[in-house]
Amino acid sequence: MLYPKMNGFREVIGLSGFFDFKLDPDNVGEEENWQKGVESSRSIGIPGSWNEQFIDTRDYLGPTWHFKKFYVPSSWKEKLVWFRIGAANYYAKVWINGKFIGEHEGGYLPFQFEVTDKVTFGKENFLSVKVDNQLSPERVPPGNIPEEEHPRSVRQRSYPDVNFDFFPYGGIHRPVYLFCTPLDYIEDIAVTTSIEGKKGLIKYRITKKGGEAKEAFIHLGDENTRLDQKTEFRGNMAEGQLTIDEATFWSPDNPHLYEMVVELLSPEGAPNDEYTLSIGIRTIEVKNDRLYLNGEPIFLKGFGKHEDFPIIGKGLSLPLIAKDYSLMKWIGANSFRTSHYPYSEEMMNMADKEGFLVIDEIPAVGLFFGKGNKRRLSLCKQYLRELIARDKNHPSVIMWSIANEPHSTKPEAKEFFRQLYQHTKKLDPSRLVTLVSMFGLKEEALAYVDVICLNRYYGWYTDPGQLDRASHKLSRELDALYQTYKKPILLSEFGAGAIAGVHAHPAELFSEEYQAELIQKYCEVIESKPYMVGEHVWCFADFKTAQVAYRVALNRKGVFTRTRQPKLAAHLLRKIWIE
Ligand code: BDP
Repeated sequence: MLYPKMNGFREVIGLSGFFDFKLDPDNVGEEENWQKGVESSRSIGIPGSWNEQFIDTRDYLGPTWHFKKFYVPSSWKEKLVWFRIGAANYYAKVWINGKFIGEHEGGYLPFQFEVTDKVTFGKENFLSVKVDNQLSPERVPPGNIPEEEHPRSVRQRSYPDVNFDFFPYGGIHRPVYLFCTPLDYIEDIAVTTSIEGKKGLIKYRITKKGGEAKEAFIHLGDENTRLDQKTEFRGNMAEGQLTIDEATFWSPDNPHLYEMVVELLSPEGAPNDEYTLSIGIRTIEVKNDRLYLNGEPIFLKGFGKHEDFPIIGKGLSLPLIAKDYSLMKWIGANSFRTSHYPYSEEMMNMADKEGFLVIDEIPAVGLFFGKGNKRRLSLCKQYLRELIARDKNHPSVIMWSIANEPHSTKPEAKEFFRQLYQHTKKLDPSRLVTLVSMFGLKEEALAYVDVICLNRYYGWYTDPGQLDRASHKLSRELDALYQTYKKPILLSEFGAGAIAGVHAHPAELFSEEYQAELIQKYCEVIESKPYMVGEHVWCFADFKTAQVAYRVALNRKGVFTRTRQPKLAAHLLRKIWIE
């Protein structure tokens, strides 16, 4: 899926901004025809979560409506018109001028519809988007799970009753766009890259729709290189390869990007659509239980993160993205995981530019097994399909994560993940696949994955306050895990809660000292194991969760506060990672 871009053949109109907004707690909107608008709505800022913008909506998760008037330029009459939302959590239905145009399930991936027949050119149009974020055991990630389906102690139940550890923000969280393409247009471009000595090889597949185009022109370049190639379509697809003899490879140290311009040619040979993609040439593989980037061993240093900030909730904030990358660079990180859902396209583009290695995760968090497995499996497959369609061209993405900490106590979990693993490999054989486990040795599905991701909290949830014991247990478990599976291991979560400004000597829980000491001890253990391929601290920054007795207003495991100020652990990590 291509991100909307402006060029000589395509135009983009941003519809983000204030929308009219109304709650629909009795779910009567559709019946009462709110598709055409409704009285007494108020203004909401988009992108943004409704839970943060008003006092009465903090815990509201049911159906809501977002309305906006917009214009479609008359000059678009000879074009195809598209409507696109970057992400809306959790279920969205869209109408234009009262006519239904489509729906989408899943809160973290883009969806778009061709709406040429539904809009009026040169006149006012009316958009309504219903977004429903009700928690349900049927949805992924799940919530409001009945006791008999997934028993938990009363103390584990939060408000709202989520089966995951972050606040279930609802809303239109990413940009809303109207854009146009020519009638005969480039539908998709997919590239994969490989390396032979100094050569960089770029395989491409272009798909087109409409019209009679038989050929495309490809121009690839940077300041030193320029390659031009004509390619022919067979049906709607054109495939080929470009070779750069002396290529500059993409890596965190030198995130070099080439520009690839694809021009679609009319049967007469005139350009009639164009799309520009940034390409990084790199390889990623597992060899002898190690991780290799461009044929060189690589160790991942970084974080699990969240999209979370006061007032905007999970809404896209470009300054926040810029700030987070600058802090990650300052601290010496080279990677992160998009825990526990796909992050914005804007964040992913920046990872390519800034040179970060990304473990790209679907929103499969809090998975449990039993009733509803089939539906959950098909939703996870859909998420993987949509995520790979969206992110397949990012050099930064090295691994797909098919779930975080599934409650894999039932035997069917293994088959569930076997299917997800195979599904992912089929969609993208060029990248690695992981599962982020809390069960470790007991997680039978680890037999399938390329890299093992393990989350561990010795010294926090177990053996609190006892760091030597924690180190010892971690060391023993990592060795056992490696002996069993003989695969590279990434410690994908470890950390401790620290309330900024709380100090204790000797260190104790919730002090900045304790967090720093725990992280230091874990890093020492990890460093001593040659099969370990990385350390991702949990978490980059403090973040909001549902209300529950064991969270002190926020999850405090950030090495930065929620507003991005460093705790002691941040300075320590900088020493470990940079010096
Ligand atoms: C892990 C989860 C993560 C939590 C973290 C914690 O993967 O979402 O926030 O623990 O408890 O189990 O802080």
